[in-house]
Amino acid sequence: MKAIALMAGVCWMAAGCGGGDKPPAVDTTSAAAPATTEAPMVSANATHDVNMVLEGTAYRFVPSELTIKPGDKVIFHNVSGGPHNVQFWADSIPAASRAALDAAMTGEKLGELTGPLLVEPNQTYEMVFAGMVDGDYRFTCTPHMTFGMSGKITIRQ
Ligand SMILES: [Cu+2]
Repeated sequence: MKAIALMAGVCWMAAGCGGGDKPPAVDTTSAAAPATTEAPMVSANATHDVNMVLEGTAYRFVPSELTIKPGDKVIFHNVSGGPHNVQFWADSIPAASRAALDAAMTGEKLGELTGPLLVEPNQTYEMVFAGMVDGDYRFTCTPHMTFGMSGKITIRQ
């Protein structure tokens, strides 16, 4: 430490050393506290598949419940027993997400929060759950609502 201060003093007085009129600052904290690298959370958004099926006499979303992360994509597949669609319950989703959820639903919608009918076999319907808050998002299938075809997507950071 004494040597560093002495050298700094010498340098300060020597002409042409650094070119400044102040002694060079000696950073005594750098050794004790190495710079931390704040690496951003880099995670590719996942894709989840939900099948819309008729099993025996039961209309189902399979799986009927899934947990996703913000920005994930869910692909609904019209597997059997169609036509099917996805209709979210306005009173069973976080109110703050209502507009974003509706915007995430594209195509020939049957109404707000209500996706188009998937008529063709193996037709799919994709939704990206971005810009929505954490919580439970409950949905049904309009044609099979009375048959108890329902599901729940949970968004969790
Ligand atoms: Cu259905």
